[in-house]
Amino acid sequence: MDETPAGEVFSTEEVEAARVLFARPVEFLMGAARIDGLPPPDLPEVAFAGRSNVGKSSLINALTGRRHLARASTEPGRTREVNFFLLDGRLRLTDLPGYGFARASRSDARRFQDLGRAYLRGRPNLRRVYLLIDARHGLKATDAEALDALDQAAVSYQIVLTKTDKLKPAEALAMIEATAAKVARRPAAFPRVVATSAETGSGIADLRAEVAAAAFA
Ligand SMILES: Nc1nc2c(ncn2[C@@H]2O[C@H](COP(=O)(O)OP(=O)(O)O)[C@@H](O)[C@H]2O)c(=O)[nH]1
Ligand SMILES: [Mg+2]
Repeated sequence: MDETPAGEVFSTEEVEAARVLFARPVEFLMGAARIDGLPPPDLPEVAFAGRSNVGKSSLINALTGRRHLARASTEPGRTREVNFFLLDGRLRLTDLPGYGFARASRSDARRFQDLGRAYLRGRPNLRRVYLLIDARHGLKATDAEALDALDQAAVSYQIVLTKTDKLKPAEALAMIEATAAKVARRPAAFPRVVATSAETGSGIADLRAEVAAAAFA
């Protein structure tokens, strides 16, 4: 396992249990375009948030080992709904609409962001939000706004770097450390930053263990 700053380290048993969990059946449950169309908050949920094109859908596919479960797209901003996936009948994974999508009309963009924001504020069964950041770019101003909203709503969140296959190992490590330092004083941020690649699978086993711990601890 990679050594990361402020590390919570998982045992071999925990990593294996998380692997088994994510190998269980998973299905697309539903997409909700409105806040009153969400499923009842009767199961633990973890959500994946981040800018359009950061790799949310690809990461959900990598976690579940399913190539086409969540629709990944080269076209930014295609996912306009909150999409729910049901894992092993006992954990929901939530793919949130991407923020910072410039090509949507202003009112459209606002509507999707309002939906994501309303979900994040009012979801009592939400165990943790994974805030995805492109490892090449790091935290941007729009990301900081999302972090502010999560801190204000007191929703526990953790930063996940995506697309680390695009960086050299030393660059990736520097980005992990820089990002961890930036969120260190944020009240609702989980201190450990997880570095992943949906392309190579790097960090995916580790993230599965994080999700299992957050959902069922
Ligand atoms: N190299 C690389 N590309 C990735 C990775 N994850 C996603 N992508 C690409 O980034 C683009 C956006 O991915 P997607 O999952 O649709 O992002 P979303 O809009 O956040 O759901 C697609 O072209 C993916 O193939 C990764 O780990 N490595
Ligand atoms: Mg997507």
